[in-house]
Amino acid sequence: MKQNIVFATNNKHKLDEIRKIAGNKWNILSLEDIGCHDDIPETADTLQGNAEIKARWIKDKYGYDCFADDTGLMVDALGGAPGVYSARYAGPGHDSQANMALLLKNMEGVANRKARFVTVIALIAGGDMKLFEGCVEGVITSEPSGNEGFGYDPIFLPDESDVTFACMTSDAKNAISHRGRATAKLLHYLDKPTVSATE
Ligand code: ITT
Repeated sequence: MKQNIVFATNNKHKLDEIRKIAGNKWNILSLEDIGCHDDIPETADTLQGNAEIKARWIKDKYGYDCFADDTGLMVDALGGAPGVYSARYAGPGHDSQANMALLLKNMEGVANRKARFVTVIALIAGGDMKLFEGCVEGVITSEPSGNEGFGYDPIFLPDESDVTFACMTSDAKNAISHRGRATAKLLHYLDKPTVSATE
């Protein structure tokens, strides 16, 4: 029988990706599934801190074992920006078009286009907090390309590919992405017979 675990995200794209990676073994519940419509404040200045805040919020307020994902795009030439502030790079709100436009503007004429996506997943299960990290290296393109994926995917070209994340199927992205790699570590940990996620 499938075990339930809550994914503490309001981002439907993240939920879709992780449900695909998790396959048949885990039933990944959304915040909507548990009746949570909170806008969880992300006040930390690290990915780890924000992932922990989101997971702790759900455990403390709703009682569910859960995991949360905080992701950032780190661009070398911008000193690691937008980084932990990736969701709000162009101002409050989650406007991916505005975020990408600002990033491309700030990268105009910049030769060093190296960047990486980093995901930190915080899991609360069986009373413990565990962290899992995934990273993918790549470059920022000079213009957007592709309609798949979400967020900064149209301007991120992974080193392992000839096309941006937004030109890939979700399976192809998951196979090499920051989230795919962090989630593989999470699932490996959850697969251990001693771990069980409980409400
Ligand atoms: P939750 O906090 O509810 O999980 P969020 O969208 O606010 O959702 P983050 O704070 O982790 O999540 O998002 C950071 C930003 O990075 C946000 O603008 C996303 O669109 C973007 N992002 C996250 N994962 C991405 C991915 O796999 N590809 C492209 N952009 C991504």
